[in-house]
Amino acid sequence: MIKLYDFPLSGHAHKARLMLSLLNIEYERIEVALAKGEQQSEHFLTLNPFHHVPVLDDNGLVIRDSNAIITYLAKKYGTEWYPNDAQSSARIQEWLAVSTKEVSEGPGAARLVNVFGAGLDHQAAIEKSHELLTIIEQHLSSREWIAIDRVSVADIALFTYIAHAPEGDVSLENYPNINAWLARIEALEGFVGMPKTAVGLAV
Ligand SMILES: N[C@@H](CCC(=O)N[C@@H](CS)C(=O)NCC(=O)O)C(=O)O
Repeated sequence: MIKLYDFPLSGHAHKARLMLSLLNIEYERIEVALAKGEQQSEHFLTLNPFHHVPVLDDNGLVIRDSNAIITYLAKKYGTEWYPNDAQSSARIQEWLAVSTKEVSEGPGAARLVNVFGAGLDHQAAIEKSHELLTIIEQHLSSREWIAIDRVSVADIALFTYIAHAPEGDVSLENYPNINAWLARIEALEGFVGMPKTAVGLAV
């Protein structure tokens, strides 16, 4: 059976849980106690020397990194989530890249400050978040899904940290197209959310 090394309040890990659930794949969840430093254990470092969750173990094939995991799952278990043609692949890659930079440095970082007490520049993260959200809001003015004409791994890669942006004091109030897009994802069969976190709860 597939195993997922997981932490409930990690947005990166949630992306993997969401993809597994949307694809209706059964798996065993193994919680890694990040606050206790379990990600630095000898065993976990053999799975991921970068000491991050999520890690997926598909019957001995170990895959680290949330985007690698969701694209692997799509290619193996639900190819419509990552169509193979050159244009779709390029469009999806464009947004996977945004998920690792602009989303991480914006809403991801702003939430890290509030929820985990990270010593980052909160104001800069909030400003970067609104720059990103303004671009996505405009992008979604003429389309339903982020990368191609159907839901894809790109939507899943962006969903979690944008949906949870308010936990980092990044308001989504002025972004109607983004709110409609989030609602479309939440309405998908098999959708599972990440627990909402009160400020400071996880510190
Ligand atoms: N590029 C990685 C980043 C994952 C990541 O940053 N995970 C955090 C939790 S959200 C983590 O495990 N942190 C523990 C640590 O840095 O020791 C991915 O997309 O999976």
